Amino acid sequence: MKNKVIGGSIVFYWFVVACLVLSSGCAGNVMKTTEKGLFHVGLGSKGQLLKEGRNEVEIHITDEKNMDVEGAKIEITPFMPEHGHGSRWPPTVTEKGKGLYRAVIPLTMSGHWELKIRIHKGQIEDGTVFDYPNVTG
Ligand SMILES: [Cu+2]
Repeated sequence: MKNKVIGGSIVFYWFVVACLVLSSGCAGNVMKTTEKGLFHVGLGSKGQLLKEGRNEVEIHITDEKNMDVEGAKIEITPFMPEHGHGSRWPPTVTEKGKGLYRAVIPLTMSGHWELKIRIHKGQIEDGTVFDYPNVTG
């Protein structure tokens, strides 16, 4: 039971550890609490997070009690605030279980990107914005 609950966390923290060990330019892992405090959102990637082009990002969602959130609908909206546009192709999100979701996020330019993330779980909705001031290719 306990292992089941923390399973997703183990997978996610693998990215953090790998990132530290490999020390390959790791802006690679971040975690934020959503605006209403209902969820914690962790982002991880094997390489640079984020870069121009195709990004594969692991998203780990937990609730206020740090329990994995399954069955959530996650909306990701990349946005360039200085240019007033998003990405040409919408991101896709696939649920992997144990609070883990895998997103493919295409970014069509270098520069300042915001990643807006909205999480819907049942009647609950909350979100946050991750800021990437200097996305490079
Ligand atoms: Cu732009």
